[in-house]
Order: sequence, then structure tokens, then C-alpha cells
Amino acid sequence: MRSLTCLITTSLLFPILSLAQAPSKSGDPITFGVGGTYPRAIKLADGQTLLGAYTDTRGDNKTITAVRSTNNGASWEPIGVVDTGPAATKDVDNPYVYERPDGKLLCAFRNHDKSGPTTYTFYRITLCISEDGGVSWNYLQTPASDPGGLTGDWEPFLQRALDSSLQLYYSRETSGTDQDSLLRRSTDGGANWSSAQVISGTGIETRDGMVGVAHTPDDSSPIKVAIFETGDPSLGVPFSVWTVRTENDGVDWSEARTVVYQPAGGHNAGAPQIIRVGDKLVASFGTDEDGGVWPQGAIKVMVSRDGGVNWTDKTTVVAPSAAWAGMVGLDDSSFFVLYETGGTSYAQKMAF
Ligand SMILES: *[C@@H]1O[C@H](CO)[C@@H](O)[C@H](O)[C@H]1NC(C)=O
Ligand SMILES: *[C@@H]1O[C@H](CO)[C@@H](O)[C@H](O)[C@H]1NC(C)=O
Ligand SMILES: CC(=O)N[C@H]1CO[C@H](CO)[C@@H](O)[C@@H]1O
Repeated sequence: MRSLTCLITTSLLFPILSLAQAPSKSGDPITFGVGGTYPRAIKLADGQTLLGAYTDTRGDNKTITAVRSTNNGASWEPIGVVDTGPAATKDVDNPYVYERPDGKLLCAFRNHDKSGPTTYTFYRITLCISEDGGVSWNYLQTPASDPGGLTGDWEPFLQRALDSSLQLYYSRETSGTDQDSLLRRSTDGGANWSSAQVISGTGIETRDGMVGVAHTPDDSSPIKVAIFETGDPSLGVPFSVWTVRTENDGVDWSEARTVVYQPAGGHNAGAPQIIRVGDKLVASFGTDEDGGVWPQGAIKVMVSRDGGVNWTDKTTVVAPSAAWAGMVGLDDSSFFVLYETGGTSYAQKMAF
């Protein structure tokens, strides 16, 4: 009797314990992009290839470089240049890649004109297309643009909607102290775009930025969680990480904002991303709570097991100082955290 009870108790407890497990590092960090920052990647529909992009800041040019892994992230190879130009007059950064249903690849990125180190004369989100798996790239469209001044456009994120249309999320400044998260749609693979819908930040004076979006509980669900940073250190408001959600694949978004992480003691948490790993959501962000000079700090992840309502298991992936993390899922229990430290981008595998 006793051993039977023991067996039953163990088998009942085990799934609960394994559900509550935090992700841990699996192996050493792998070089993702030399001279590179802002690493991002996706898994292609072939189920094998990981395709990514980063910003190479070496030399006089800034360059958006496409990278590929064909061995589940064990190594990454630069395969093509999406766009490049002199850093003094052209600011390309914030790449995000996407695979269309027809297999052609897109890369969205910020592509601003500059007349001085911090003087922007024109802001745009540019979209380029590759028909050969990411080796060569051509201009496709400019889904968002603004004249120079305070209304900058930043950090595009691309996602396929359930009706196969394309959704472009990005951040747009509306003043020196306010920025909102925006959404535009394309039904022809990125050639033509809708006007912008504000999905976070209406009526609130904070810098909502660096939006990322994941479906929950699976990719066929119309429920999506959009993660973003908000705050404004220039107003004495440190950054923290929040979400809004949609129940209908992005048509309507909750006015309610749910916190993912707000550090104590006036420290910042920001530059988030979100992915679904199996039935869980994983959020990544940078934070200066363990040191580092913001926006540099530690890279951490948290986990939600209830569709993005409660977040637990804060886990340090990289100690200070690192920044600009992204993530890409491998399978139902593992994923890569991509980040920059010391001017090189790395991929750290994590597993539940
Ligand atoms: C720098 O950018 C220009 C385009 O503005 C390009 O012609 C040139 O080849 C680039 N140089 C390097 C080293 O990539
Ligand atoms: C989960 O979130 C809900 C809503 O905020 C809250 O009422 C509940 O206490 C949370 N549960 C846990 C386990 O934190
Ligand atoms: C309806 C519409 O706006 N069509 C445009 C879609 O994009 C292509 C490529 O830029 C334009 O040529 C069309 O005019």
C-alpha cells in the first residue's frame, strides 16, 4: 500500500514539477554575427532552416546582414547584405525577417537619413525582398515614413495573420516624450499597406517601444500577446515591460496593460521580445538591476503558463553587460536567446 501511494503521489506531482521548471542554458553561446548588434531570427517553413539578420556596425558603413543556420543553430553563417550605407548619413538598424507563404523572404528595418550624429532628416521603415533564400535582396516598399524631427519610426516586427495577410508592428514617436505601438496590414505580401492602427499608448504619455507579438496557446489561435517596453527615463520614469492582448488576431487590442516585469529601486527593464515555446510564453528583456549602464545590462527571460497573465521564473541568460535581445523557438521545449555583448551578437540555447 505504502509503495503504491508513493507511486501515485510521485506520478501526480511530477507533471506539476516539470511544468514549473524554469528554462536553463544548454551549451555555450554561439557567434551569431561578428561586429553585430540587434540580432533577430525566425524558423522557416521547411522546419530546418533558421534565418536571421543583424546590424553590422564595423567600418564606415552600417549594414544589415542576413545570416542562416542549417544545423539547428549550432553555427550561423552570413549569407547576404540586405542594405548598407555610410553611417554618417544613413542609419540602417532594427532588422526583422519574415517568410511569405510563397517562400520569398522579407526583411524590414529602420532606414533613416541623417545630417549629423543625432540629427535625423527623414525616418522610414524599409522592406526588402529576397527570392533566393536570403543571399540577394531588392527593395520592395516603404510601409511607414515620417519627415525628420520628433516623429521617428523604429523597431519593425513582422508576423503572418491567420488569414495569411502580413502584419507589420513598429514604434512611432508622437513627441519628444511619447511613443506608441502601431500596426499596419498588407494583403499582397508587402507591396501595399493599410494605414496605421495604434495598439498601445493611446492617451498615455510614455515611450511604448520595441514591440513583439506571439500567439497563445498555439499558432492557430486568434489570441495574441504584444509585449513592449514603456517608461521614459528623461521624465524620471524608468523602463518596464508590459503587454496588451487581442482576442481576434489584431483587430481589437485590450486597453488594459499587464505587467511582465518592473524592477525595484528605479532600475530599468526594457527591449523585450516574446515567443511561444510549446504551451508556454517566454519573454526576454534587458535590465540594469544587476549592473550595467542602461540600456546595457543583464539579459533575462520570464515564463508565462497562463497565456501571458502571470509571469514567473525570472532567469538570467547573460550577466551585464549585454543588450538588444531577440529570441527564436527551436521546438516545444527549447529556444535561442540572441543578444549583443561587446559588439558581437551571440545565440544562447535555452531548454525547459
Ligand atoms: C558602403 O555603402 C555604399 C552604398 O552607400 C556601398 O556602395 C559600399 O559598397 C559600401 N561599402 C562597404 C564596405 O560595404
Ligand atoms: C494571475 O493573475 C491574476 C490576474 O492578475 C491574479 O488574480 C492571480 O492571483 C495570478 N495568479 C498567480 C498564481 O499569480
Ligand atoms: C492599390 C495600390 O496601391 N497598388 C499599388 C501596390 O504597390 C505597387 C508597388 O509599389 C504599386 O505599383 C501599386 O500601385
